[in-house]
Amino acid sequence: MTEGKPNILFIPIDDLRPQLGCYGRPQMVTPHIDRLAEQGTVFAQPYCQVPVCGATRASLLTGVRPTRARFRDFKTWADEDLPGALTLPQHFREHGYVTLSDGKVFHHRTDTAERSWSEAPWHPRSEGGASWRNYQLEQNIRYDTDPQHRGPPYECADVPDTAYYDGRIADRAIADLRRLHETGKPFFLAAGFLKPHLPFNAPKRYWDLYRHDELDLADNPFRPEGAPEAALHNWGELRNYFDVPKAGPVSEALNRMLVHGYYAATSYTDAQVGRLLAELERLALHERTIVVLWGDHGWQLGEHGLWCKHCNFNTSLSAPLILRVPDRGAGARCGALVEFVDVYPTLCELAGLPLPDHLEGSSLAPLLDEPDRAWKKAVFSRYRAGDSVRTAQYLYTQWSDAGGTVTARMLYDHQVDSDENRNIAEQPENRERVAELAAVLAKGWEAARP
Ligand SMILES: [Ca+2]
Repeated sequence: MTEGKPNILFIPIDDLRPQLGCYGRPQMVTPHIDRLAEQGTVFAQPYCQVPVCGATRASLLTGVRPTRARFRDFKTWADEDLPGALTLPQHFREHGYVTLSDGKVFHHRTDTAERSWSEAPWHPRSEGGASWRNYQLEQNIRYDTDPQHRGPPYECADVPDTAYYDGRIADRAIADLRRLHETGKPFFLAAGFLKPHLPFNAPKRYWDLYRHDELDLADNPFRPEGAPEAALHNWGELRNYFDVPKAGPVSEALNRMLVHGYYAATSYTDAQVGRLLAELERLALHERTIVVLWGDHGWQLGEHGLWCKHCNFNTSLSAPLILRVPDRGAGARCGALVEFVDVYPTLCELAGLPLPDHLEGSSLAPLLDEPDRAWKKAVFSRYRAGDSVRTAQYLYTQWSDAGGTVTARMLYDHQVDSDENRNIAEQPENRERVAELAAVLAKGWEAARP
């Protein structure tokens, strides 16, 4: 990397699971993120701390983990749950960086904004106009105004990329890059994209990248054998949409449309990321800019009969994390267990900033040069009353009541059951294994550090 402070290009992508070519999904058309991955380090086993928008973002951006009382749901405000926390962009700002927020970064645009950002955060909706669902087709806009439901969960419209918000977020971030380049000051630019979050609205050209009849649907659309009730939910977020049944499974036709829509929306956002990265290169900023791209949590595309996030299955807890640091780790694939709470200390270390005392993650910088080195023994996620721990072999979750009594458990052996179809927590031969994992959970993240 050239002299001086490196810039940071920080790219959160809403509800993006590792449904990308670079995560071993060859059916996906995601050339731009795949190229970023080839130039950087792909973390193969990244875990979010909590599988829901507001909470995962508050955790990553403050560097602090969720608890039973803190960072619980989609509505989370970092500043309510952890008043005055030194946020990641704030820390950079206090060290001479210009910090800008375009699109969705914190869940609530104004959360910690005064101290985190050099300018008021920008979002396409700052300019007023359409609902956040952003339909383009007349009929869908009309459905969306019905008080009984939202519009449909997807839209295929023959419109330019900038008709939807992500195209405009890319435009804005590109304009900001040019502006920042002129100032010559180090920057932390956050460009948060909104798709593939529901509704899966994307220009038709991205739908056309996939053959509808050949899409792979989840081959385990059933409750895992022996899974407790606590593990499941009624995916209310999707059921809010027009023509989605209020109870029971979706039809095969809708299932296929949803998968198609998720893929199309992912390719659409990939193209916007590509435009932004191309501009970074055109301005020759890529040689001194660290790029970090992350999906804020995983997503169920019908696995276990579930949709959306809000659960403790691996599919909801794991989301992409790609880090490109000039001259380090190009093309590396790191299989270590890592967590989103690690992003804050990583960026500090890479930029030469001091590590604030309150951080609860570990810098990933050592993994850039040595991706196979020994690392965390376990990583931790939680949702509502469910606490999960992932080790090299297992994903174990236990639910407990307010008094701490365990009410349900599930255990999956990823060595033989990576799709998590058989809960083995209650089998007598696993009693000792469950006790060991419960002890790892009880000891917590500090005991599992590298
Ligand atoms: Ca999200």
